[in-house]
Amino acid sequence: MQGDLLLKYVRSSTGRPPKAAGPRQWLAALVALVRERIGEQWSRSIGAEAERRGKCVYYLSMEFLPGRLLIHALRNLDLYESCRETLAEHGVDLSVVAELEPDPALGNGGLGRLAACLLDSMANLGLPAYGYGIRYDCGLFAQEMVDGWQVERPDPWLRYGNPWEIPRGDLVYPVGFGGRLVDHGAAERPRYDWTGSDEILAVAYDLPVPGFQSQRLNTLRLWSPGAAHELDLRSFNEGNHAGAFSRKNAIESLSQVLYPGDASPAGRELRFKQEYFFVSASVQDILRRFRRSGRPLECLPDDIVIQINDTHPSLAIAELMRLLLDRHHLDWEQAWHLTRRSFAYTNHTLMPEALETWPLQYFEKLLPRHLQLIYEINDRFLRGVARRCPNDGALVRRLSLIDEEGERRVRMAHLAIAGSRRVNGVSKIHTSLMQRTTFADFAALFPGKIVNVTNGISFRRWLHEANPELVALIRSRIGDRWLSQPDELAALAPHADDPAFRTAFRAVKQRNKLRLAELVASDCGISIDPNSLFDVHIKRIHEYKRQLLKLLHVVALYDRLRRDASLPISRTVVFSGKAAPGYAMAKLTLKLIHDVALRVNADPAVAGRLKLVFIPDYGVRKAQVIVPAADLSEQISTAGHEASGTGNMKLALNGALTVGTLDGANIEIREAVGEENFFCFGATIEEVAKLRAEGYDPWRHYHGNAELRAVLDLIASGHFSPSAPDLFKPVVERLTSGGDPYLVLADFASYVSCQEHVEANYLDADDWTRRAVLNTAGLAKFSSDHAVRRYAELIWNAGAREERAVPAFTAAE
Ligand code: 26W
Repeated sequence: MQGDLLLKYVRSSTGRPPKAAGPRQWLAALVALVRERIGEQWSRSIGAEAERRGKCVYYLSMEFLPGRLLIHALRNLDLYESCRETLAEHGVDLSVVAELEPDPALGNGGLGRLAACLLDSMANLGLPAYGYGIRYDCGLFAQEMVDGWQVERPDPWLRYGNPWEIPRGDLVYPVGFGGRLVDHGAAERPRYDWTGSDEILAVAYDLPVPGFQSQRLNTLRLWSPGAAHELDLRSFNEGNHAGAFSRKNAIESLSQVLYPGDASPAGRELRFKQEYFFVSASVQDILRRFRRSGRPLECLPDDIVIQINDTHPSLAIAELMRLLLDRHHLDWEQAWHLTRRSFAYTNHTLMPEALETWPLQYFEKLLPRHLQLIYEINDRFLRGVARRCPNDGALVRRLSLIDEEGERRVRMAHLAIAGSRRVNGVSKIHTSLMQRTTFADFAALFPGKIVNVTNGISFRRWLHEANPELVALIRSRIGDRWLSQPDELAALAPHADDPAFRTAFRAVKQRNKLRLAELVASDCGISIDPNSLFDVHIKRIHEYKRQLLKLLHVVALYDRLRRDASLPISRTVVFSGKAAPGYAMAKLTLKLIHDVALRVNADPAVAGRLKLVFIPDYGVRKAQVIVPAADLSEQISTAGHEASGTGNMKLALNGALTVGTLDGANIEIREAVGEENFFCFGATIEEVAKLRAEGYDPWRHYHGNAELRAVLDLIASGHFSPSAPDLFKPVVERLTSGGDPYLVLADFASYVSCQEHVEANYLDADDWTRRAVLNTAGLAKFSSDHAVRRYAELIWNAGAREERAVPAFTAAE
């Protein structure tokens, strides 16, 4: 039946008979089939009736990493098998067709993938929600490795169009930059007009977000700078051809890339403009939909909540104020009351360099009205602070929305906190650090405002789609209610004691390892042994994530094996991840991984015992192959730096054991799976603080640990870079004389000895599998469904129409 329908779509959507259809035509037909199935649901979901059923969540994010949709949707709709068979009957492989779908890499890490998992869960739970972001023409760069150096290539993912998106020519909003302010009001009641700004248009493109077998289908709405007026015709007709196109180019540059290089002022300004561009369009759209409901503006926070994903969209707070004051003519108190009850802010990092601030200059030049509003918000806020804590000028300066030191800048996190009903961290420890350190003043001023919602992941994406064989096995024992009720995955735990189940579990892992071995063979031209321990470090390349610590361990193992070939070591270390284009140390780390791999993989002394591979161009697609195949998950950030981590959850869910520091969500994962099923090492947050306070001395570790010294000397000697012996000196210097803020050497001994336990434990394959099963079962509470329920309860008051009491914060607000 579905098969016939599919054949019909081949004809109608591609104009070819099935026997003449190539993979691209089959893709079009499959998409048409899914769209037909979800179309009605979608229109029902966005219909007015559905809107009235509960609070609507608007999730604003500069990044979304939704992954491919076809297989996900086919599985969600239970169409996978029938479509696979129909294609097979025509000699076509579904997996080949699925490869043609573009993978929207509209993000660079955990923050973007979290946004996608939360949207997935909101749809699954039937919660009305929209994701709002930017329709970047190019996603995050594609990573190519040339002789170990990262080369960034554009990723024009829309080259062949996006078969899922629906352009919404009917949803277009003007977004202005520049111009000046005119006061129209009477003296006691000023009313400002922001005039003369250069207006560009934001056009909506919708993507479906299907829930798992649920009736709800949500929307990811991405904004693209619009086409109207983009060519200055008059200028063109007057012969100024290049000039006429320059405006068009300037407009288009707004959505050209994610994270325009921020080394130059122009790049930074462009990012600032991107942020305003998408939040302005989003807030206008939110207000339009709300107005359509016919409810008075006073009900706004009862009907909507705008969740801002890190500070990047926090200009939305000033934008809502502007619209309420200037367009809807509310007075300040009303507008502020509604605004700060409509927003909530999630913080994803406490690293000072990642806490966004923008120069006042940008506001003066591009958003003068918003600057005025931010001054006013700040003024009222600080007056409230001064009333509560008189004579504490230092406190006022610390809390101010404006950083007065040096070039004056707006602290976006302070704006986000002042303008939100709740603020959340993404793991217990991260939230506690927010309360105790970076945002301690805010926490003291507004007790109860900073809350925790530990991150989660979509089991549909990270198990159901990524690991179908494991799902079939789990199903055979506990059914599949856990796909919609993730807590039920815990029922798997008793099966860890069943030898037959363990054997089957191990067999699935083995087949997944073979699949990864195929990927490594085709991507890297290296053959790896599926019987070795697959040791996986996959994430953005960043010093705090300590790829270097893993690499020092690899070199140590290499050195040990060269000395003693009889050691019972059999390990394949897999790295994957991208370095930010301007991050020299991260790029040099990649080169070092490559050069160490060349040496290790070619050395007959360690053949069959140790392999090192780097899989280029990490993204959702590659992760879906690597994650199910991992035995060991490396989560080795310097304690206090990884806000949560979500890769740690994906890997443990797929039955990898973790070697990790007590950082981010590792701490909660360890609690959930049992301490005995988690390899913990390294300095704790308190110890890190103490080490730093005492003055961290890397040389003490260098001189005190012969193995570490040998490893560093080997790298510094040019052993891995004979043609350029000094190439890696900067790495060694960073770890020693450079004072390394991430304390790699301090944790080396503890890490290496923990890895010895890992090795000894891995020798008992059956017991290892028992513990792997307990990891899978123990991950139940890290489902993003769970996280969404907590957001709904703790932050959004969603699910119910009436506003449950949110404690009124102090007068300072
Ligand atoms: C340019 C500003 C900026 C700074 C940092 C943009 C983006 C970032 C990060 C890449 C943000 C990010 O991805 N953070 C990660 O968020 C995850 C979801 O909460 C957490 O699990 C990770 O610990 C955190 O690093």
